[in-house]
Amino acid sequence: MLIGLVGKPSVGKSTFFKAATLAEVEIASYPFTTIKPNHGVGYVKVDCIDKEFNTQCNPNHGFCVNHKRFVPVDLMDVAGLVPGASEGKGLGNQFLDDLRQADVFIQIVDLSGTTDETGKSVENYDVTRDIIFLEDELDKWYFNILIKVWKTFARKIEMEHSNFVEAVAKQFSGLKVNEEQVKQVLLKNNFSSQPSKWSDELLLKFASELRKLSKPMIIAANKVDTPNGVDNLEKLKNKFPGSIIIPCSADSELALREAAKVGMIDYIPGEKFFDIKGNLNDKQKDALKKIKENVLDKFETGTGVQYILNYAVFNLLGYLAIFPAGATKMKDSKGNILPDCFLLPPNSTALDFAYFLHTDFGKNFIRAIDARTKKILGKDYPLKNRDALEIVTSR
Ligand SMILES: Nc1nc2c(ncn2[C@@H]2O[C@H](COP(=O)(O)OP(=O)(O)OP(=O)(O)O)[C@@H](O)[C@H]2O)c(=O)[nH]1
Ligand SMILES: [Mg+2]
Repeated sequence: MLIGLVGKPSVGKSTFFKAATLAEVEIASYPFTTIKPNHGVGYVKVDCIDKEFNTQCNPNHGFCVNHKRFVPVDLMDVAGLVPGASEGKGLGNQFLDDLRQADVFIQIVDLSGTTDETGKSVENYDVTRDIIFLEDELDKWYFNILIKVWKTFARKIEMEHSNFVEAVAKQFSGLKVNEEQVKQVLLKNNFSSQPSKWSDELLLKFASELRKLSKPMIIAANKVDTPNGVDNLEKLKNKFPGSIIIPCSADSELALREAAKVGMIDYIPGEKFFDIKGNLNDKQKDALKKIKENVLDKFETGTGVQYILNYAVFNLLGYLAIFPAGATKMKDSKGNILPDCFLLPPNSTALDFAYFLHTDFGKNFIRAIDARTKKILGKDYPLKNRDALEIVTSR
């Protein structure tokens, strides 16, 4: 599973990326600071089950603080997207190509209103324009992939009576679109079964619906700490009532995580508070005070970074955090307690989990056992978020 950060230049994509991964990436106030995509590992936050079992886990991957388990997820930060990108403007098609593998998008918007569509400095920029043009470019990107082959493709399908859904899904397979999603779009919108008769307008609508379903999106309303931040946040929410818009200050999250890393403060990502530990100078104290007053105390979702990552993975994609756990013991062969927590796609079953762990576990599956209740579960048992399961096999 891959999370893609998108948005126009200079909105804070790399700052968000760095805050989430602590990877060394370039951040600067001029447009197109990032050219080649950055790949890194961020974390989603899960209430660890170790507390329920009165123990403290030792994760193989990620970490656990105060029974909050941080489970790794892949993140990608790309170059800024400008109007006309789908026609090659800015870093255009190369940029879009980088996004193909993403399963979900976090769209970063700059609430300061001081950068235009191309990331240049301006005053009182209308921030609502960003969302409109970005979605428009993403739709055109899908549309361009379709239109290239559409006429021959549509005729061939009709003549050979081949499976339309399968053929469209194949056309988009590089974009991680599956047949189920194509089916859903066709059903929902009553598209006719004669694709050769579709107008360009209908094709664009189809492309747009497919894009929305296959790359769901959450909006990080970034730089909420700036003077116009809160006003512009309200403006966005009013204009796009159907979108998920979360206030964000990537810069604050980065400062908090870096301060925590060097031992200046105790801060658990996503929390609304921190404790000062080390000897701080006045400038450092002042910077932290501002973060507390302008961001943490103001918004339910803290700096927004952790909340947004969690929302993308668990709400938009519906992934499930599953803990392999023995029904009678919590340790693995090396003595590590609850060493793993895996993220499985929605609708996964106990058997899917067994296959996920090892093909042999899947092949030789007998039953699963719920480590909490000791109840026996069959192969079709639908996994629930934070399940703790043992898989019993025939060998
Ligand atoms: N006030 C404030 N400034 C921020 C925030 N996030 C990022 N910035 C600043 O915005 C500028 C651009 O940040 P980047 O992270 O480089 O932006 P980007 O979207 O990756 O830009 P490109 O790579 O050029 O597309 C930098 O000066 C950051 O310090 C924030 O939450 N608040
Ligand atoms: Mg960047």
